[in-house]
Amino acid sequence: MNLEKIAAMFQLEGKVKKVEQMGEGFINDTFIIYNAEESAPDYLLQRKNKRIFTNVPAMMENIMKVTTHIKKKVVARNGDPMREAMTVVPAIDGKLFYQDEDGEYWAVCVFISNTITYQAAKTPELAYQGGKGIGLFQSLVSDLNEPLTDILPGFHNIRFRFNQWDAVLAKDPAGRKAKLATEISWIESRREEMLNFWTLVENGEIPTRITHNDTKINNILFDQQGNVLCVIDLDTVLNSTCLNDFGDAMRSYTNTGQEDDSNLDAVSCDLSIFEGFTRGYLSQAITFLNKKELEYLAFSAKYITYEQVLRFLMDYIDGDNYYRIKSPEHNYQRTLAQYKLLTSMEEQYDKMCHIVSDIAAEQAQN
Ligand code: GN1
Ligand code: MG
Repeated sequence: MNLEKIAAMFQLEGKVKKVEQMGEGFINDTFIIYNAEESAPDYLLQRKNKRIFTNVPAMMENIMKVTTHIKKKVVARNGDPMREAMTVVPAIDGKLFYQDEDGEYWAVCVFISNTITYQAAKTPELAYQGGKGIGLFQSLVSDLNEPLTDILPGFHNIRFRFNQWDAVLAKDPAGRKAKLATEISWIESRREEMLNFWTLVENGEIPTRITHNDTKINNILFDQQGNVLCVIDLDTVLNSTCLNDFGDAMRSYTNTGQEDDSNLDAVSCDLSIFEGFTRGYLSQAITFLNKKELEYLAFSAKYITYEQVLRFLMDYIDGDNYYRIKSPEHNYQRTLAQYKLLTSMEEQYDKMCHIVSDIAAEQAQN
């Protein structure tokens, strides 16, 4: 694959100096296009994973709608739309993607320079900023009335996940089920609790809004002063519940260990981080969340962590077809580490609920 040739298919300013691989995502492949011209931006080039994103054109349309809307609002408040929002760069033919001869989908956006990203939220202050970033993103898109295409049907829908789960277990493609009775019981024993929550989303008591769906801290760009610039990686923008964004953030932020930590003693939920994020998030989101959403905010941390245990374990049982793995037992190790985090949240759940209700009461007064 000739990356320079692919870069040349997009409406880039300046002149391509070189294209280099960046990071190692679980899902997409990402490259930086360095510009030879000082005045022109660098770009991010991504090969979208078409096995997971089966409708890349619709995904790019969604991203375009969301970023266009955010830019308008940034301009209205005298912000910088090139730094406080993502900018999609169309292909030469005007499409929002380029499809190569192998059928692979490529997309480009402007690389926002001079920013800081964090791989982990080590302090409550940083967690606060991250929470503010996600709350701000949700509030910026809260009045976007154009419909988005549901490009990942059932993404954080536990009823959908159970259907996948039941099918994979029935098939047991990798022959791993027999030795996993304990781990499977972790999932089964909480099935009803999780479905009860999802019923509230299905019956509309918990509303569906535009959400990000991948709220790890490394998806937020900060400026050099530590202020949130914008949220990146918009592949999964969808209509879902805001609680999923909150919960997914708490799954990654509060973990004192790694997502796939082999040392389970290192993994736990840090409540000071939970509190910092909640405070930042509610500083923005208190204006639009309803009572039910507030009531279930803490629960959403358990919900998404549980879902992640299920997804990692399901992929392991399935023979590792979804997540990129670094060793044969990687998905199993991820399962154990996420389960440890889930139990830590369960142990501290009452405190989490109090933190949310105290902060909500405080901010409702302001
Ligand atoms: C995937 O690759 P990344 O980090 O953007 C996944 C998330 C998972 C996460 C687990 C589309 O996200 O849902 O929570 O891995 N994204 C998709 O690390 O499945
Ligand atoms: Mg992502």
